[in-house]
Amino acid sequence: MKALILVDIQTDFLPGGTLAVPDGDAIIPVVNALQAKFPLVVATQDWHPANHGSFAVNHAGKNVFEQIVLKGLPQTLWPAHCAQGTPGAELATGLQQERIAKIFPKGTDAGIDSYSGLFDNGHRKSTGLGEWLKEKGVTEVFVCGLATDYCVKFTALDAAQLGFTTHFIEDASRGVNLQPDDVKNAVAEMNRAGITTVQSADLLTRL
Ligand code: VGL
Ligand code: ZN
Repeated sequence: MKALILVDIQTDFLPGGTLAVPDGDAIIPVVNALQAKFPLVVATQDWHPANHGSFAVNHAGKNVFEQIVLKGLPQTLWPAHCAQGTPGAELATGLQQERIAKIFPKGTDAGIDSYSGLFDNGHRKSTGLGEWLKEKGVTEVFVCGLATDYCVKFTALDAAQLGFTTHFIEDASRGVNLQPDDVKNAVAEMNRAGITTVQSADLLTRL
């Protein structure tokens, strides 16, 4: 069975949000159209406590986008975003939610970030998403959302590593591009890991 994984399509990642992904809102109609093509739709939700170690504001004297070491792991510092219970953490208002079977929160531990929707950045704890997909009989996943060069990429890489046939839906995703080639490099890295790049139009006509 095929599943559609919607990664972090949340208000703070849309234009006007605290960690806005350029053009991030353009994916919403695309994602809404895609949902009807899948028997199973699942979403991840970046869901940080206010004291999260990825927030620059929680490190005296540090600036956003600086690199630090957080409990032994490299960490980019971000503007505070997707703080639990805030409007910015909600799934985007334009996103159709009736067909989302389950939402998996991630990044809930203040001491470690979780770009992937499947594991934290140290690969120590599972979010339960991989196990849940396997229980449902899913063998093939289509990953899209925000942001291509962080959470979408790491979700797709982990899914592939768990043995799912994995696809990245390019036009249903947007990236941050802190460095100008980050999105391009992320797509190349996914492709090297056996993840195929697909476009929504192929799925809308084929599936
Ligand atoms: C993300 C940076 C920090 C993402 C989440 O969803 O790609 N990026 N937290
Ligand atoms: Zn985050």
